[in-house]
Parts: sequence; structure tokens; C-alpha cells
Amino acid sequence: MTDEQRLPAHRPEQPGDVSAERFTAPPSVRSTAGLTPDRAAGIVRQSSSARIVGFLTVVFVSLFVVGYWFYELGAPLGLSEPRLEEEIEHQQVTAVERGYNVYQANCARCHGPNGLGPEEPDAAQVGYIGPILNSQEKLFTHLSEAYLRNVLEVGGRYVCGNPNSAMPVWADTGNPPGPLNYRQIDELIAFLRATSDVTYEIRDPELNEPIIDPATGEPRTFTGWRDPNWRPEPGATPYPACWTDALGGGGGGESPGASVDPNAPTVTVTAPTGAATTGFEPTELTAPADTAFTLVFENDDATAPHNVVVSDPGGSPVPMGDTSLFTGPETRSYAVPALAAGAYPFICQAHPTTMTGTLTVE
Ligand code: HEC
Ligand SMILES: [Cu+2]
Repeated sequence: MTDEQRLPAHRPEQPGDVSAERFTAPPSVRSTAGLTPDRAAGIVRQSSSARIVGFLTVVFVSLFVVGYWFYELGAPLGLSEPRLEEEIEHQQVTAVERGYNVYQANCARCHGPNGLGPEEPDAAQVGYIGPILNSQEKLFTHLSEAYLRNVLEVGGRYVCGNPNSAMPVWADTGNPPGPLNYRQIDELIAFLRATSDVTYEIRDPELNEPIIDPATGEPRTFTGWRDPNWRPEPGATPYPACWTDALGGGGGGESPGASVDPNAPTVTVTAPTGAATTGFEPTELTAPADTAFTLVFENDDATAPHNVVVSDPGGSPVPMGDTSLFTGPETRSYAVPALAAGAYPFICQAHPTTMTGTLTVE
């Protein structure tokens, strides 16, 4: 096989002119010969403006894409926040502000408008029967989202296992159903877990408009309860599952009534049903001076735990064994050592604002 026989294959020579017409337009149109210089310049101008229009379109579309990118995902150097994050934050703020109103309408009468926290305005005058909620120790882990959800769903019996707990079921999915729907429960939890570094506006529950303080002309505000930087002391015991265990008893150690002398004089105080609101009966007790006596505590209340802790006139607890809180009906007796004459205040640690009294030793 010779080189000539290899590719490309030889085409046989065509006779005559073989140049093919590549354009379908007639030659008169394609020919530049007939163009005036003006027309030729016009064509050049036209094609250059077409190129500029194309370029500007590309620039415009690219700028739009870049701009939208920053709008969605946030501009560099923190100039703007990602839109999605902003939206989530906005929804979070709305939930907390609504939760505030749900709390004030349903919970404040027992737990205080401020959760019985440090700034509770009238904790001493109004008898709040619920335990403190606004405490960093509790908010750190004890009052977790899951725990709050369970308490609101199951009611107070979830807290310390007391089937007659004064705290009702709140969620309408509970058994029996409570008054709050799932959205209100979510909002309540958002409010209870809100951090103290954010300021929220108090809004009208119906209109959702900020409530203006007539004195300042500014919207009224509140801050969350939880300090996000709070940490327990190293080595501190974690908050117990049942809040009454955290209050402890004065003295402790001894089991109730262990060393009660059957011949000692007795002083009896009662916690009737609903004592969390109505208090001890009676509120005035008398005991002999310089004589050891037995304090009999008759707790008839099945709806809340109570105890009796006596303080000396200086404010230190009088040692009388294990005075832990307990739920009635049950009676416990405490051996009280000989006391000097004087006025000795006593309280229930679970209800220190409603359950108070004075023991007069004379
Ligand atoms: C009728 C009074 C009352 C009302 C109203 C009330 N609570 Fe309570 N709450 C209690 C009592 C009493 C306990 C303690 C329950 C127990 O130990 O049996 C409690 C316990 C709790 C606990 C557990 C606290 C802990 O330390 O573990 C949470 C959380 C709580 N309530 C949240 C709320 C919320 C939120 C509302 C409003 C929807 C509310 N409560 C309304 C009386 C009330
Ligand atoms: Cu009490």
C-alpha cells in the first residue's frame, strides 16, 4: 500500500468551478461593494452597541446574583445578618414576648410575676404558693426544655410525685387536658428559658402592639431570667430532681421524732388543707421557757409539702432534728431544746411568705 492510498481519501477532481455557495442570502445582500460609507459606519456602531448592551446585561445579572447572595447569607464583615437567621431570631423574640403574656395570665399568681426571682416586687405581701422558678441554679439545668414540657403536660405531680399537687395540668394534650395549646406551651418555654442579655417588649396580648409606658413614652420592656454566663460553683451538688430536697431541713441527720421525750410538754401546730395560701393554724404558739419540749406538726395537707422551721430571735435555726418538707396527711414530732424566753418566728420553707407564725417562749 502506497502513501497516496492512505487517508485522507482522494476525491476525484471535479470539473469546472466547485466552490459551494455557503450562504442562502442572495449575493446582492452579502456584497459589501454596494454599501455607502455611512451605512458601513452604522453597521459598525450597531454591532458595538449590541456588544455594550450584552456586557451591561451580564454585569447587571452578576451584580444581582452577588447582591442576592449577601441578602440571603449575610454581607461580609458582619455588615448584615443572614436573612434566615434574622427570621429565626425574629420568631424567637415573638415567641418569648407571647410567652411572657401566657405566663403573666396563668402562672404569676402562684409563681410571682418575676418567678419569685431577686426582683419580685411584692413577694413578701402576696402569698405565692409555687416554688421559685427564676433562680440561676434551677435555670441552669433543672428547668430544661424537656423538663418544663413534662411538668406542663403532666402537672405538679411530675415534680415530686405528689398525686394531689396544687399545680394543675397545663397542656391541652395532658390527662385531664389543661387550658394551653401546644403553641402557648412552646411560647411559655421560650419565655422561661429566655436569657437575661436580651430586652423584649411587653405587648398587648390581643393587639400585639407594644405597651407604651405613659411616664416615659417608651415601650415597656422585660429581660429574660436566665443568665447565659452563669455557672455553678465547682463541686457544687447539682440541683435535686424534687425542689423540696433543695430547701433541706434545719439541723438534718436525725430521723423525725427520734429523740422525742414522751414526758416533755407538747406544742401543736397544724397545716390544714390549702395551707400554702391560708397558713399555719394557729399562727401564735406558746412554750415554757428553759424547758425542752416537743413540737408536734400535724400536716393535714395533701396538696403541697410543708415543714416547720423555728428560728431564734437572732434568725438562726433552732436545732430540732430533720425538719424536711413532707406532704400530708402525716404528723411528725420534733424535740426542741430548752429555749430562753423570747419571740421565735417559725415558717414553712416551701411557703415562707404565707406560712409564718411566732412561738412565744415565756
Ligand atoms: C395554683 C398555683 C400554681 C399555678 C397557677 C402554677 N403553678 Fe407551677 N407549681 C405550683 C406548685 C405548688 C408547684 C410544686 C409542685 C409540687 O411539688 O407538687 C409548682 C411547680 C412548678 C414547676 C416545677 C418547679 C421545680 O422546681 O421543679 C414548674 C416548672 C412550674 N410549676 C411552672 C408553672 C408554669 C409555667 C405555670 C403557668 C402555666 C404554673 N407553674 C402555674 C403551683 C402553681
Ligand atoms: Cu408550706
